[in-house]
Amino acid sequence: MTNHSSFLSRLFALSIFAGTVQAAVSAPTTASVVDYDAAAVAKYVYNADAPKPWGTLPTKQQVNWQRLEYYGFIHFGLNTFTGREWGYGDEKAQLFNPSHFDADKAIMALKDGGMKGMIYTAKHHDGWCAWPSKMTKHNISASPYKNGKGDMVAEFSKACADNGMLFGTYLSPWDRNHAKYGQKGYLRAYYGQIKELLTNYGPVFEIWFDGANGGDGYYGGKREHRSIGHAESYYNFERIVKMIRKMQPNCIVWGAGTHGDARWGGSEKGHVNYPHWPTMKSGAGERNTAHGDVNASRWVPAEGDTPINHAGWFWHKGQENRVKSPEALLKVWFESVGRGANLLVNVALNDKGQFCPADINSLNGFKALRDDLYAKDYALGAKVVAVSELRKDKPALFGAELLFDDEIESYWSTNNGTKEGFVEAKLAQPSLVDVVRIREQIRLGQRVRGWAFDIKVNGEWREVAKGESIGNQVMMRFENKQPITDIRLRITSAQAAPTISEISLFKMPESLLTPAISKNAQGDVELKSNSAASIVYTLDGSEPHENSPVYSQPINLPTGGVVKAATMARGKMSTVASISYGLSKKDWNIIEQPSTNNAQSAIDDNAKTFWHTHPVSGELNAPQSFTVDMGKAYDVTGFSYLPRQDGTLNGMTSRYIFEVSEDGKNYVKVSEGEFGNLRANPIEQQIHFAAQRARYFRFTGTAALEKNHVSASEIGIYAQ
Ligand code: FUL
Repeated sequence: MTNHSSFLSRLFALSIFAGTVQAAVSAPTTASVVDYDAAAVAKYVYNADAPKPWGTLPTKQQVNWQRLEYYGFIHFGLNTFTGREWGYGDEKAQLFNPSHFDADKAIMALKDGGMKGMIYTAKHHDGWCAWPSKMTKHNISASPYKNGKGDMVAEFSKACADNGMLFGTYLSPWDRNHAKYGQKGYLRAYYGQIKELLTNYGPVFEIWFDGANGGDGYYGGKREHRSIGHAESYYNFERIVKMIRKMQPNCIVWGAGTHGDARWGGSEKGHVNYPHWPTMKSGAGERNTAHGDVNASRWVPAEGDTPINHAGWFWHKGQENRVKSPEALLKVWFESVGRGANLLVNVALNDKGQFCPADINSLNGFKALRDDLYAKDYALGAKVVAVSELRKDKPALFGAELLFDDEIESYWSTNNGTKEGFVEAKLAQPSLVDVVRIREQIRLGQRVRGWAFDIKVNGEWREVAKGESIGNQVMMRFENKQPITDIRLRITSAQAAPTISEISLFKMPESLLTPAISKNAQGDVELKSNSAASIVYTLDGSEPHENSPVYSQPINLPTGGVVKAATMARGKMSTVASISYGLSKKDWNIIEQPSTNNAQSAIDDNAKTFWHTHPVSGELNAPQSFTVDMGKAYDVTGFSYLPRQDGTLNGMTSRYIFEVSEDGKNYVKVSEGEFGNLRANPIEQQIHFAAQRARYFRFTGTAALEKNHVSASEIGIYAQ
């Protein structure tokens, strides 16, 4: 990149959140929607004839942020080197030593994937700071990386600025390393860390205050449980946010109790629920975070967050293939961005400091699908043929043709007091469309409470989409197989005169689905994809290609292995799906279990059923175990644990002991520890260890998230 363009992109990164006039800078490759056009805002939104703002309003920073839609998370720290999702706080700082880290490369990979910025985990719950913080010795200076002179925050923030990406940071409030955590002493250090991050590294577009707080930890050697009571009061988020406003007034504060600007989407699957409101009741905490509360007092729009890899937020050796497919990510896109929220997708760096090829393939495949989806807005320039009502004064300034002008600030509006209405229009040409996107001018508040969208098919109006919330945007797919010309939007209910800024129409991309790989009731592997296409696969870890075996019937995998598969049609191949399976469980027998007598459910290859130690008569307290005879001996290298999948945290095993035996009499403990982050993300956990000859294994749940019984939906075994 030349100096000149690097200067421009740096300016671009700075200007988005400063809300400067877009004309000053042209963004290199990023979409125009984040460019805040002050002239257009003045013309359409803040003119004397415009509808009065209604209800709770966003700040201009929030509007800009909501229009970003998509950016990345990078989880990279000591956990990368220990294989944990949550470090305990006693990890050695010396472990951090990536040999091939290149911040520009990493940031460019995210940018090429269509992201507008990146949030880096500068400190995760383990307390280790990825910059030379003066507030704790547990930081990067104690690591061999760059001979103790490394600073990941500096490298990432510079790479973002140099490459036209926004830089954000995650600073875990919970610190399992700090001796004073839970007391006043920690807060001084924590505030100091916030200050370091927000004053030494240029503009920060978003800072994350994670909600996981308190519990077991190292705490300077005390190794105990610490709870902090009401997180909002302990950290004093009110004070923190005031502090941040002074240092970086354009920074979006995520979390921070009831003082932040943006909220969690309610799960770590990336989606939010519909209808979806940017407002929340004050003091509602995280209760209704996936929906929001209609017409409530705080404007705190949601962000859906999810890791691209099923293994978790951090990189996990040997689990590189558990990546989500581009189609699965597109579904999440519709259920987050398409509901008016932002989407934050995590791509983890590995212990060398590099992204894994499978993650990047999927990220790029996802980008290709979105490019395809948005390639043409068929509603652009549509002609209005009927409209229920225009504003009396200066109707042209609020005319219905503004719905189709690709200017996000302009909008159609009715007279004050009118709370419903319709617009009927003709597309420039008959078009085969099956996705509609509608936007409200949220600078004037979120007003609509009910809407419906119709298309004319064979001379008859047909309602194909409807909902309650619109807001920043609502995007929905609908059934349609033929070109259409006539469309109609109906606002069926609103809190104040509707202010609708855009209607867009798109065509869903026709993609070759990445195959779905699963086990059937017999324990055999099944591959599924588009019905007309064929699926090629491999079982030796190599990438499938056009001459690989074609799938015809379920595959029996007695000793497990890696299944890789891709869909093929007309010489084209989909993204590769891949799963590594453990040993077949067909010949396994439970030989020891608690009196609940349901351990079979943990080895039946059925995610819905689960072993649990909660009989009708009361709970069997942890620790509780069951033992399996696998029928013959293997060189066992690891196990997998799928937590109960019924949405309940009661008895969800969070700590474990794993033992194996060759003779069924003498057991060796091969692993013991914690399954981190299950509360927010109860996904399959894989634990790998040095090979151990064994015919028997015993799984013991030693603690649970809630209540005192334990459970497991599935336990699997990996062997050489
Ligand atoms: C969670 C954390 O506990 C996870 O480890 C991860 O960082 C995720 C983004 O937020 O609450």
